Amino acid sequence: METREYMARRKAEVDVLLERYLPREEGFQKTIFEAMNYSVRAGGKRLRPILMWETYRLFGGSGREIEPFMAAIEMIHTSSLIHDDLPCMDNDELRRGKPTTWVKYGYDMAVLAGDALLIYAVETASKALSVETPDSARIARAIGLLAEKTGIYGMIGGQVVDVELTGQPIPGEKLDFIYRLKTGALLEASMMIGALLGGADEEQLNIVEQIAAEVGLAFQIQDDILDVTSTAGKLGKPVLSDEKNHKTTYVTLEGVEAARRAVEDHSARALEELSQLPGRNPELEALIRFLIAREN
Ligand code: GRG
Repeated sequence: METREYMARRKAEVDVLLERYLPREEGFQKTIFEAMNYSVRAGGKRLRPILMWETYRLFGGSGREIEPFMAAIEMIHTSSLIHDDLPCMDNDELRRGKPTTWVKYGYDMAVLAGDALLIYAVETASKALSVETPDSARIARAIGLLAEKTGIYGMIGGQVVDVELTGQPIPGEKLDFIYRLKTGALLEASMMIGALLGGADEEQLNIVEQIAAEVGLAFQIQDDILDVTSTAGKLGKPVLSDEKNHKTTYVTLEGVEAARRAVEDHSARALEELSQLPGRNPELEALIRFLIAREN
């Protein structure tokens, strides 16, 4: 199957899965449910749950305890997009081809919707403990990983440095730190939770973390490239957003050509490390290759 077709199928499956976990829009606090669901249903590639699922399969996972985690990682990712678009951050009005959450529901409700999705993700992940014969120890560790990679040592930590250094020149190594945390950490959580629940041992888990870190760098640098080479129609979000926000990116530091080479190098390293693991999952390999060529 062609990768694009495979991605579309997997995305449709994740969309169905997400619907099972999204809150019902009823009660006095209905507005928060609507804002959460609007943002999740706005779409997106669903890359993180797909990566989680394929890594789970690589290690022979075949149960259902992975499903709440797949929903949870997409909720956390969506919460970060809601906050990233706020007027106090990137101040963007278009995301996933639709008005951003703050444009649709107001600044106050968008802050709350981001907060709500973040903690509802933990509530959702903990539902893995209710599947048949759960491996409680692994699930508890996976919930810890999810929190660690999202929080101050992960995505939020990276965003803090990004915000603090906005408008200033950033040396390459600090940019690397920002990318590893702000973007890479959630991809690390995705692949590591898939590996952990699939049955990976400690050494394999470390290798998966390194693979995901390489994927994260490739992914963020490709994001920088698309910001200057693509169109809002294709991306579903504004282009030239980095210039508007006075952001140093890999492209402003090194130029587009060097950025393209960096994306290829990081992806090649990810694939090389993947080949060290026992077993093979051709879909996972194709997915990593697809990230280099992605147009949105
Ligand atoms: C939620 C408390 C809380 C804080 C959030 C704003 C923030 C802290 C972090 C920002 C993280 C961020 C937006 C990093 C950029 C990652 C990135 C390249 C996102 C785009 O991901 P895609 O292309 O998007 O997978 P789709 O729409 O396809 O899901």
